Amino acid sequence: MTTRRDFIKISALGLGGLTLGAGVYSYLKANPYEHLMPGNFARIPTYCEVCFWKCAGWVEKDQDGRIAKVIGNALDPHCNGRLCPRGTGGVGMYHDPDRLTTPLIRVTEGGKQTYRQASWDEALDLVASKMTEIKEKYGPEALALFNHGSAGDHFGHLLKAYGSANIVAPSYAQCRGPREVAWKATYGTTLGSPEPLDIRDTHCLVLIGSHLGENMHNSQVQEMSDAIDRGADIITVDPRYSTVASKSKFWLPIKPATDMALLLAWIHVLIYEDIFDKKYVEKYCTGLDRLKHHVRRMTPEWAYGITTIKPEVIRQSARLMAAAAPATIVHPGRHVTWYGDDTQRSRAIAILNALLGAWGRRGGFFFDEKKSLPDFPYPDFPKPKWTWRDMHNGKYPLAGLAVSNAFIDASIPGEGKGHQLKGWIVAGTNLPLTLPETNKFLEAVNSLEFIAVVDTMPMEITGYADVVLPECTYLERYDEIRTSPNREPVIALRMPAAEPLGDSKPASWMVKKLGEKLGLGEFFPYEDYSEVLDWQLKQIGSSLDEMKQIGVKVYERKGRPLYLKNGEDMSFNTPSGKIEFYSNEFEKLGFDPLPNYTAHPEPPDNFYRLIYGRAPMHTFSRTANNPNLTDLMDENNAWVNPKVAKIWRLHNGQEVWLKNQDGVVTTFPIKVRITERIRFDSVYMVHGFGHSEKRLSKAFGKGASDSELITNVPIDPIMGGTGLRGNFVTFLIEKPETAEVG
Ligand SMILES: Nc1nc2c(c(=O)[nH]1)N[C@H]1C(S)=C(S)[C@@H](COP(=O)(O)OP(=O)(O)OC[C@H]3O[C@@H](n4cnc5c(=O)[nH]c(N)nc54)[C@H](O)[C@@H]3O)O[C@H]1N2
Ligand SMILES: Nc1nc2c(c(=O)[nH]1)N[C@H]1C(S)=C(S)[C@@H](COP(=O)(O)OP(=O)(O)OC[C@H]3O[C@@H](n4cnc5c(=O)[nH]c(N)nc54)[C@H](O)[C@@H]3O)O[C@H]1N2
Ligand code: SF4
Ligand SMILES: [Mo]
Repeated sequence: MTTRRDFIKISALGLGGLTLGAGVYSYLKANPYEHLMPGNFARIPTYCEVCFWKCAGWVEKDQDGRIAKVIGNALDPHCNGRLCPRGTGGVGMYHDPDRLTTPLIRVTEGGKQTYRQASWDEALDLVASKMTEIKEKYGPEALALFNHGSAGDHFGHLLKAYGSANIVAPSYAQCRGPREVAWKATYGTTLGSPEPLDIRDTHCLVLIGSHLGENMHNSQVQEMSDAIDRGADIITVDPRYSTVASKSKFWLPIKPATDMALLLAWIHVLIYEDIFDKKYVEKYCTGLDRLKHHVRRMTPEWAYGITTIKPEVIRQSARLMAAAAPATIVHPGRHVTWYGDDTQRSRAIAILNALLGAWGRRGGFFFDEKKSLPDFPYPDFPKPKWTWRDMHNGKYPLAGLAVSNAFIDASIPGEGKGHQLKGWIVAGTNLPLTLPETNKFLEAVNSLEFIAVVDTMPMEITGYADVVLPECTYLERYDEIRTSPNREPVIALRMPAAEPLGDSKPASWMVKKLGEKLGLGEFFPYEDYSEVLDWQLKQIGSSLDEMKQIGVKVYERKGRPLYLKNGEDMSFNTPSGKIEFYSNEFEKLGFDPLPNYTAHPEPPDNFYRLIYGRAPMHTFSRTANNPNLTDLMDENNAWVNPKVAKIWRLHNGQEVWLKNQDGVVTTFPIKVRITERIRFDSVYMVHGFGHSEKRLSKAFGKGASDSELITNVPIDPIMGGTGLRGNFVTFLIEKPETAEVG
């Protein structure tokens, strides 16, 4: 049966109990681990959840035992003792008076859908009974988990125990998927996070779109700023004069959507001017002849006509890279789902790095290492009958992880589709502002039989839930031990610095209770989740007690050295054992074996290309209501070139609505910022604003949402990534009838 699911604005409910307001402090309890802490001020280890760099830090409490601030842990190479503005502002997530603090259940009253507050027992009983119902009717595989962040780790365990492997995160098909596939095809390994970039020792850093400094990935920004002080050269390719463009030797204000032509021309210059690393290429790479032939006509003059970057600038910048090589990094980017041919663009970047001999070299890319933690002795998970791969029906053959947009498709019933999803658990991802094509999302939501949402805030996604499970923030809970790789293997502990606020709970607690209700108690064989951590830590010569004192532990490298030794033999995990310029695997699957330039559509008259990015003090949509961070920036602006402003007679600060090529208009107006820093053919905005949920008292109606305008989405045929930058906007000066007022 299809349930019609109205978006419930929690704001409309007047649920007094949801509002903590000024009473927030009365909920705070002293930290139970204070006796372990040196000095008067308690210091509790954590790692940050404001973004996924996961910097380790210390939570400091004031004399009354209240959380006062979070600072960086000096032992941690992800942050070197310094958090970024968002990490410092992380305490705002804890203090936010709009937080979710009680479970909610969707009910119909007088023909209208609304929420009522519920006890944990009621809420979890309902989730368990719906999970059982879906399992009985369709099999456990029909339940999917959308996740991003720590809550997803716990719910992923529950889902696997229940029998489904349909687990997906937007950090693949909306973010770094294409570059992972490109690196795997070229070097036989993915890049992961943090990327193993040796920015610390680089002499030349090339940034293609990567707007480090606005993208605040902490240690990368620190290393880049040190590199600049040391005199390293930066080359920035961006249609916008980004913060780092202002620190660059070359700023290449490229025409958007044409980067592939520039990359191919750079490859041309390196090969035809004979300035690539011949010894390296001969020893480690294969396919040079074909690559050379392939790019023979892709001269800087050819690229000039496409990119608007002058041939001399293309040549000089290529020579600069070659002169610094192998201590040169062409940054692989992170959010690379731009135009639908993103795996191929990332392949061109991978190839360029290999020509420079940068992979495995000081100042280029190092070989990272991580500390593996043994799994807690759980029983084996049941084997699902089908997985997300079956959902693709033969599409996206090289997707290494699940593709969120394919999950949306699989949730919309249709002829001959098979492999249908019937229910979702959503933990830590605000899908309406994260996924493109809102219409499809709504269709999916309205086709499902059940949605549970686990969140800390009344974000838009919670308005579609049948049950809302309020999670406490990262400052109030244990989560998995962080084991992300780095130059040295390193682990970090997150533990509670305070009791959960109100009736909020850690996801680890929720899944244990749910598991027990589902008869899956054997997958949760402990009283408290901290026992799992203690057991795991003891297997690697540490313990929970030790980690509570130090927060971060750095181990010695056990694997291969950080860089290739001179003349060292090395076999890569590719079919040929070499770094592959030419990919037979791509060819066999019907994809270009060498990257090619294809032209992308141009904006129609009076339309401009919509591009978006990050602001240093915000993360996606998750911080838009954070009281500490809204003090620094509380709305986004539309960056407009003065020439364009003149044509439209726009003035600074004027409110406009943006309309896209499909006639979609932003719900809220956005203020114009007139600046030379953006090309005349583009409009730029920071992602994550324009919230339509009134319970977000600080974020509601502030700025506009780029996500609403992303309705044209070319899909990467290789791995399913959604090209998010194929949309064009124009200005509406008068308030349209559809608009709300912010
Ligand atoms: N402060 C902050 N930092 C963050 C995040 C955050 O939310 N806030 N999120 C983190 C995450 S998950 C990710 S994936 C990264 C994303 O950060 P990056 O990977 O660095 O960013 P992108 O979104 O790929 O690129 C944004 C830049 O691309 C430019 N651009 C737009 N179109 C084109 C084009 O056609 N060609 C070129 N060359 N440039 C173009 C824009 O002007 C903008 O400066 O940031 C991470 N760091
Ligand atoms: N239009 C557009 N779309 C994009 C992007 C873009 O730049 N523009 N960027 C893309 C990229 S690079 C990425 S990585 C994705 C990111 O996409 P998401 O990860 O979905 O990012 P957010 O929108 O911040 O949503 C995070 C959600 O997690 C909740 N949350 C925060 N902390 C916790 C917690 O501790 N526990 C729980 N349970 N929930 C928590 C927040 O309240 C919020 O609802 O978006 C992608 N989509
Ligand atoms: S980069 Fe900033 S927001 Fe991200 S984990 Fe580190 S401190 Fe937190
Ligand atoms: Mo991302």
